[in-house]
Amino acid sequence: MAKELRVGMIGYGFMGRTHSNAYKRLNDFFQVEHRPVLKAVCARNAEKAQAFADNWGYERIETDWKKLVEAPDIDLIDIGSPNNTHKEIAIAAAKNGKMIVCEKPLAMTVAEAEEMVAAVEAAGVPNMVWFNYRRVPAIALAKQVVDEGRIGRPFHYRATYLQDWTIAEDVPQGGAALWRLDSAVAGSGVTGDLLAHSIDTAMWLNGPITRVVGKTETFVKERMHAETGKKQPVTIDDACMFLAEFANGSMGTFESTRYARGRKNFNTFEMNGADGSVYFDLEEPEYLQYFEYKQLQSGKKKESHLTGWVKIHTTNGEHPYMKHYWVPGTCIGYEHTFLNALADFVAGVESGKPTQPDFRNALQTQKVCDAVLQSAREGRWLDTGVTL
Ligand code: SOE
Repeated sequence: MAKELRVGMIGYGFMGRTHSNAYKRLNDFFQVEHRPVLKAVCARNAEKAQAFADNWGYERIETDWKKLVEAPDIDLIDIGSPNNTHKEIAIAAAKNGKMIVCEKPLAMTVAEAEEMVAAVEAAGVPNMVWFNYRRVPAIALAKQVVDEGRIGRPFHYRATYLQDWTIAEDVPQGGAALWRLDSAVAGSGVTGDLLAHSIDTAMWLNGPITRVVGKTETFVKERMHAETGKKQPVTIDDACMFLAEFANGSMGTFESTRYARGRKNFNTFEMNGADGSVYFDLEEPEYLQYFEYKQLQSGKKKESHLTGWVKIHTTNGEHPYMKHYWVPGTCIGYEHTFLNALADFVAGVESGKPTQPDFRNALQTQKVCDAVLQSAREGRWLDTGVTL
């Protein structure tokens, strides 16, 4: 007999849609005991919340999140609202004994994230942060390759996360669609929004980032605020680059911007070790590129005229997550990364082995983000204090 997982969704933007899709499709693809029920969506604008509820099939709407987190017919609170709302909602939801899944970045600052970790741990409620890119099969395969020891001692890690949607000076800041440009709501710019993804993946593959030195830039200094109609200073980082040292002895470079003309969601990484390398590019999401050196050396010939990178099409049943979908050679999409994350979360709840990244794990990413921003302000290397 299926157990109901009664969902209370907060926010109806881009992430509200990706998460809602995941709840609706979970049982079609994954054999878990829980069956999500779309109980309520909450947003301040009742008309927009109702339109979202009608479209996605939520039973009712709420306009006050405080009512939703107290509602007895809700098991799980999904925080898909802007960053400045995460802390208060998560703490209240934890006090009410709800499971919580929260969009990234976990919080505006490390101090906020620490309060959230304390709240979920005191309440003992299952929790997860939606770092969905861990659930791209090719990235999960990279993790497997690294954990199997195939690339050996790591030397380098190189990540980019590039977009181009804020170049025009007349793009306003603030408001429903553009809160990511308003630091009072977002906390930071590309560091929290994009580099948080890169940092999460990097520490998943390598372990802790111990020290960083960063440089940020804000190219457009003033933008009209969508709510006040007035030109206001822009205080988010439009671009951020940082160097990193990992506890495993590897060196990292990270680059992120919303000013890379032509790049829409260019999320890449490469990891180079003594025995091999892996490379991933989200614009070709079903491929993991792998260079294998060790096996070559153990063969008869030391070098071969056929030596080179292997481009692995990660669509076989034995690739991460793929046995749940179609036949080899057929792909899954961006939306499935959220479905895979939800399946892992629910499986973790059912097995008692919580899936990662939970709030405590995402706090470590927040520490790196905060250290990078502080380092950029102060122009010096800083310890991150990450404890993974
Ligand atoms: C910003 O444009 C954004 O939507 C991020 O907020 C997401 O986390 C990223 O995955 C795609 O880009």
